[in-house]
Amino acid sequence: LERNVQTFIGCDAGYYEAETVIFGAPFDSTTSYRPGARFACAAIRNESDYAIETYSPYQDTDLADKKIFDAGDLELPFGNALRSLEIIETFAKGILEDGKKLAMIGGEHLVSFGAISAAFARHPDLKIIHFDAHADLRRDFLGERLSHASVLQRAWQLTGDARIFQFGIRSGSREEFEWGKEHIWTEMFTANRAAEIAADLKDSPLYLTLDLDVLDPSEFPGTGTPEAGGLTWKELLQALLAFKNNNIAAFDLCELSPHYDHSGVSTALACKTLREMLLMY
Ligand SMILES: [Mn+2]
Repeated sequence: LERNVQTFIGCDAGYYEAETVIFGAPFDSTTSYRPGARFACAAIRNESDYAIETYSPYQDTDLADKKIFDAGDLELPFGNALRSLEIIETFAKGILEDGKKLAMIGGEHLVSFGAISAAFARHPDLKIIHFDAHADLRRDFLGERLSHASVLQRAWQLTGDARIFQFGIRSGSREEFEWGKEHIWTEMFTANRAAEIAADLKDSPLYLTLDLDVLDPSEFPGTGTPEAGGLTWKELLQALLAFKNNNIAAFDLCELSPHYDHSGVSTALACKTLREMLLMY
């Protein structure tokens, strides 16, 4: 007999043999509009058994061919963003120091900063690929510097100029966009230039952060800050797969908020997206 431990489908390797480690960061305390992303990690694991196959016809690869360890969810102190980020960073550093790749399930988008900090410590030349509806470049949100609306601004403070590449952005303040033109690279509204950027960055270690609200709310309504005019899932997949042959050191998938989509389609979409990202590694 074996203990009943729920993992993401097909991800049942042991830690020492694993090439990739999944963990969840169920935190949504700085969400400015509709909270609930803390429930995404459990929903994705639970639904993955029913919603998707382990085999991807897009990549002709199977999760069963990979060695992936699912570490479960971190215990994060709700309401304490600084401490939560420290816990995420410490955990992520341990995995990266063991020579493994990292796959984090959010959580709101702020959790990315903990994992980005860990990846940056290991790869000082790290570059960040960012899919999102929102620029996330505010210096602070209502005075809070640790906010899901500031996560890429915090990341820039680590990496500096010309190291962040954004796709699908269609919402933000005038100040964010004006600041962004000076310091980062942005493709507004679409992600058609992903292959071009992937080729430019072929020698760089990458952190890929996916805020699922980059998708159009008609396909992905289960999120805290829905923003009309987004990518189709097919467009997103094509853009993600453009980075398949790059050196992705770590990635995350954030901002599923399962309870806003009672049909469950958004959670099923998130499961399928996570499968494709795991198989890209
Ligand atoms: Mn967003």
